[in-house]
Parts: sequence; C-alpha cells; structure tokens
Amino acid sequence: MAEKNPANAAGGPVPGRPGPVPPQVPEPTEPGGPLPPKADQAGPETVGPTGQPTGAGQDRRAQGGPWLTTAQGTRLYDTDHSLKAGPRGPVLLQDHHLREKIMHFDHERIPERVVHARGAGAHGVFLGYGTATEICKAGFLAKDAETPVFVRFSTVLGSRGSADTVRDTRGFATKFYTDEGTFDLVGNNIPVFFIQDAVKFPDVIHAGKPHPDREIPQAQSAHDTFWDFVSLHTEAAHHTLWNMSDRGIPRSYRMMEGFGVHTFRMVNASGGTALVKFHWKPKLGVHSLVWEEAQLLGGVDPDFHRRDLFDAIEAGAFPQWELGVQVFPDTPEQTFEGIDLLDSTKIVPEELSPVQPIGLLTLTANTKNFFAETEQVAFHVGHLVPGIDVTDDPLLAGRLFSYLDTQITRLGGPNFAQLPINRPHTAVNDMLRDGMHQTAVHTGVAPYHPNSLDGGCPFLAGADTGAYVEAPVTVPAASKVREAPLSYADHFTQPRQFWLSMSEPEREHIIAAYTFELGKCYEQAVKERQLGVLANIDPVLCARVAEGLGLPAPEATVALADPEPSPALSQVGGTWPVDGRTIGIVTDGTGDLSQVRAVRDAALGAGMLPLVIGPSGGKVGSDGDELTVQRTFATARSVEYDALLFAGIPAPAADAAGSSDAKAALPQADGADPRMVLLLGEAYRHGKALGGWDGADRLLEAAGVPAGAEGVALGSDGAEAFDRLARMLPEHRVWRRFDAA
Ligand code: HDE
Repeated sequence: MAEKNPANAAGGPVPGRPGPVPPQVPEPTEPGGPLPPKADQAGPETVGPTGQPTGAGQDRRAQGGPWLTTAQGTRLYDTDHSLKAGPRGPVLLQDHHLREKIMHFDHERIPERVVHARGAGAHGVFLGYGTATEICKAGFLAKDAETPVFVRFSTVLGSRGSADTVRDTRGFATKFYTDEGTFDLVGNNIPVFFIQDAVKFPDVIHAGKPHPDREIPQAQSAHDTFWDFVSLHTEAAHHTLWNMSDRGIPRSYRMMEGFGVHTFRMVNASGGTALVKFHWKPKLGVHSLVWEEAQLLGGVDPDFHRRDLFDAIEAGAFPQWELGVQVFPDTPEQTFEGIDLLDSTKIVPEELSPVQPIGLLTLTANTKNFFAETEQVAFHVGHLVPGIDVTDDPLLAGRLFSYLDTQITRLGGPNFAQLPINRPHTAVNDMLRDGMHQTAVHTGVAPYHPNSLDGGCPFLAGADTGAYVEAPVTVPAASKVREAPLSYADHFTQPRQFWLSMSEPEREHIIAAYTFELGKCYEQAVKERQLGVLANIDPVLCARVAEGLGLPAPEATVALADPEPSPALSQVGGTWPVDGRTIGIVTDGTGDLSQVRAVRDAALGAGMLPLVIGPSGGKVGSDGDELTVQRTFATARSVEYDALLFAGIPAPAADAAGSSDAKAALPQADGADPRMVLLLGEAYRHGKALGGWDGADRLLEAAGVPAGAEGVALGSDGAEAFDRLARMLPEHRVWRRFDAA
C-alpha cells in the first residue's frame, strides 16, 4: 500500500477518528434569537401589521465559532483536499464543498461603481449646533442632536484598485442615519462641476475614463480624450481649473473641504424656505500634496489616503469637519448677486455670502469589513429628510434618477436598502416586496394601500406627524425646450476669479499641472484648442503653458472680466493644527540618542506622529543605549512625511591619519548615505520643513540645499531644532521656498 502523505491529516480529523476538542465558545450559527446587530447599525425594523418587528437582525456570521461548516451549516472535516478517487485520481463532481467554495469565490466581486470606484469609508457622529433651526426643521440639525453617520471619500475616474493620490476630483459622501429617515449629502471636494446638465454626464465620463481601445491611462485626466472634450466644452473650464490646482491632489481626506455643489432648498417649521449651498470645513485646514509627491506616492504607497484615514482614526486622532451653509433668499429668479444658483459650474464667493456653521462631523470608527460597508454603501441625492428639498438644477435632476438606477446593476437588485450599511436607523414600514436578495420575512396579507385586511395599516403621516412633504414651489409655465438659460453662458469669469485669487506658488502649480497634462496629449489640435480656453481665463496662464508646450499663445476670444479675487479660495496664508503630522527623525545611530528620544517625546506631546528612520530594521545605537527603528533607509521615502529632522551625527574624526573608516560610516558632503541625501533633497524640493542638529548641515550640503535656505530648522541640539521646526508646521508647507525657486 502506498505511503500516506502526512499533510493529509493537517486538514482536520479523519472520519472514524476523534477530532480535536473544540474550544468552549457559543455556536454562532445556532438557530434561535436574532444575532446582535452592531450598536450603531440596528437591523431594519420591518414592522408587521400587529406592530411586531419582522425580518430584523439579519444573520451575521464570522469566523468565531468552533466548527467550520458549509453554507448550509453542515460541519466539515476537511477543506484542503478535493474529494478524489484515490490520492492521485480524478476529482469527483459530487464534492459539494468544493463546488460551493469555488462557486462563492467566483462571485465575490460585484461591479465596481461606474464612477467613484476607489474609496475609503468611516463611521462617525454628527452634532447639530441648532443654528439652522430658523431656516430648517430637520431634527438632526437641532441643538445637541447627535446622529450616526457613515462617510465615503473617493476619487472619480480610477478603478477600485487605482492609486489614491492621482490628480482628480474627490467624492465626499455622507449618510446621516437620522430619526426622520436617512439623509445623504453626496458632495465633492470641488464646489463646481464640469457640466450644467446631467444629460452630458456620460460624455464627460467617457472622455475622462481610459481610452476604449487599450484601456489606458488609468485614473488620469492627462490624455487626449479628456482634453478633447473639455476644450470643446468650455463650461468645464472652471472645474478643470480647480482640478489643475492643488485641490486636485489633497494631502489627506482629513484635509479636504466638501461641497454639496448644487443649491438645495431648506424648509422651516412654518413652511418658510431658503436656498442653501452646503460646505464641509475641515478642522485641520485644506492642504495638498505637490505633484511630484503625488506621483511618487502612486508607487511608494498607492493606498496613502486610505491608510492615512484609517491610521488617524485608529490612533484616536478623529478627523472633524464643520458643516456650514451659505444662505440665499428663495426668490423666483434663484440668483444671488447676479450668480445663477441653479448653475452648478458657479460658486458664490464666501466673501459675498459667508459660510455659517450648523453642525460638527467627527469620524470616530473605522470599518470592520471594507466590502460590507465601504463597497456596499449606496448613497443617493434623493435620500432627503423633512426640511431639506431639491431645486431645479438640471444636473441635480439627472442625479435624482441615476443613483437609484445604478444600484440595480451594482448591488444586484432593488433590495440594497436592506444591506446593513444602508439600513435606516429608524423604523421602516414600506410596502416594497420581494425582488432579488429579499432578506426580510414580511408578514401580513395586504401590502397595498388602502386596505382593510391588515386593519388599514400602515397609515399615512402628515407634515405635523413627520411626513416628507415637498415644498409647494411654483413651477413657471413654459414651453418644452432643449436649451440652457442665457445665465449659464459665461464660462470664463469665475475661472478667472479663481486664478486671480491664487498665491504665486499656487499659480506656479497650476501652470505646471496644465503643462504636464497637455504635454501628455498626442493631438496637436487638442493642445491648441485648450490653450485657447486658457487665453480666455488669463494671458499669463496661457503664455506660460504655451511656452511649456512649445506652442504659440493664442489671443483671448472673449473680453476678460475683472472679478474681485476671493481670498477664501487660496490654501496659502493660514495656520492650522498640527495634529497627526508625520515627522521623520533620521538617525544612523552614531549620535546622542537621548536627544532623538527627547524630540520624539516632544513631537508626541504636540499631537504629531514621530517615526524614527534608521539604516536597517531593529534597533540603532550600541549596547545599553539603543532605540527602536520604525522605518529604514530602504523603506522610507520623503513623501510619507510632513517634515524631517536629521539627528545629531558626529563629525568625522580628524583625517590626519588618512582614516577612511569615518568617511565610510558618516554622512558628509562626499560620503553621505545616498538614501539620506535623497530624503533630504526631495523634502526640500517639496517645500517641507526640515532640519536637524549636530552635523545635519553637512547632509544639507550633500543634498544641495543652499545655505540659509527658507524653512530649514538647524539647532544646537534636538530640542532647539524641533522647536524651530514645529513653528513652521502650522503653515503646512514652507511656501516661501517656492517663491524663491
Ligand atoms: Fe455622482 N454618481 N453623478 N456626482 N457621485 C455616482 O452613484 C452621477 C455628480 C458623487 O461614495 C454613482 O452609487 C450623475 C456631482 C459621489 O458611493 C452614479 C451625475 C457630484 C459619488 C452617479 C453626477 C457627484 C457619486 C456611481 C451628473 C458632486 C460616490 C455609483 C448629473 C456634487 C458616492 C453610485 C459613493 C457616485 C451619477 C454628478 C458626487 C453613477 C448622473 C455633481 C461623491 O449614480
């Protein structure tokens, strides 16, 4: 008889032989009471005619139980070997476990979102300030009302596996699980959109997505089809300019603004209405990467934003945003200071209408299962609660259709509201029945209205009992047309205002971005046409990009407007909390490690995240005075840090005896470890605060940093260097260094 492979026994007990004694933990799949829902995710209360909840507490299985089973609950004795006719024989079709396991695996992926496929989500809480009650009756905005929320941030163009730091618009979608039903605020980090009418959405997305023949480039707008469309379609000029600005490459999801984009209508308790635009203001300020950082991160850490969000929440550095509104009178014209409030390619400058805070969002918990939560969450601009209504923005109208429709393909049927992440946190008592993936067991016989057989239940509410009643807005009598109003025709004044509101370094970034993106286009005609668009925004912008492309700068074809700059649009000039800023402390272990420890503790004390970077893993230092290293010269790139400090590195021994040892071991102008020099050089180029003590100046010299350069914190010891560095961080970057460049 052939010898048995000992690996056969590894999968578990063999029939007939006693198996291992299972640990004494409760069986998770036992029939009986409903499994506990997550504290903040109570199951859907599908209430039957007698008022009894039905279909609540859906089965939630995990790997916690003692026995591995099939999906039918039958215990398994082996999951590592297919059932075969002998160890080398054919696999038998009767192996149900094999077929079930592979079948389920085959269907693990669902279609990704057609846009915004790449995202990261987190749970949190929204606190109402009560400041909106005069204009809005929504209960979640009342003073001290606390509402659970789920937020999903995203890029737009890339696939699910694409890099986080690409140049793109970011989605900022928030689900408020309010007592009056779910409210979704499905916004972006850019306050305007490419198009004024939803009918053009497939066009702009087809143009931005990879070329259909070879499916490249991934998650990029730097290609011919995108610039072909936006250069032909000048209402996109405003959004495109925001994309080419630093807003297109945020430093972190935690440091982005969010905008509802459309104008919404708020309704108060007496039925009065006001028009509003929603804004999310991050407590950490609005900050961005520079383009080279974003590109390097695409390779070094494609999950940079996802990791940043997850790590911050796990570390207890809960990100916060204030929700604010700009409020406008609900006049029949629906304009404010000449700006058409129904045109989603326009902003209302904050200087004309300040953003008034109405509540605070705090993200407090990471997801437990990415698929179940971040992937399956389904947002919809039509998920509204009493007090918040829509306007006639034609872009919004198309979205009201699209977001329900897309879930049918993505989530496989009409019952996606029953998925745990999508369940309202208030009683659901609908008459929607059956359909794919129905998980509720509805009782009663009369899911129709009116009925007498189920006692006439459920009953209809009125405005006084919490019903959602649309604001009775008058719709002007008009003929059917396929036309945009004249007020939508100015495509250049606001882009020009944005350009004029930028600081010098921000303008340089914009010029570089257009030059890069158009430089990636092959079609000369596309580049020339886009230069024509830039000429209508600003002659300097146009000339500088034209110079970079090696093309003549065209003349403007419209009279350039002279709008007032809006300082609120610039990201430069303020100071912000430094919580969660990452400081790399680079040491080769030869200096005084007690100073490294002191700097690390000071950084932690200031709420920053200090990481010690050494030549290799493990520890630096010598016996009795050692320090654990968190990153190594092999794993660290400057783009992962907001600032870098180079720890004291003793000067090389006097070279009188011609000792070459010191040169080999110690960084100096002609012998520094090239990886330390690279870290420094990049950080310098990217406008980051950097510095060090006791020998760091030799490294700076090796990295080509000019003596007396802006934003370099040298100190006689670690404490002094850290103190000087920490004073620069609230500005996010050393902007003056870009001026000098
Ligand atoms: Fe979306 N958009 N969109 N969009 N959108 C989707 O819905 C659509 C628009 C936004 O994290 C899709 O469930 C149309 C503006 C975010 O799950 C889809 C139009 C704004 C997210 C869809 C727009 C957004 C989406 C794809 C033009 C900012 C991600 C998957 C009329 C105010 C939500 C899905 C998440 C997702 C359609 C324009 C924001 C196809 C037709 C303007 C943040 O339904």
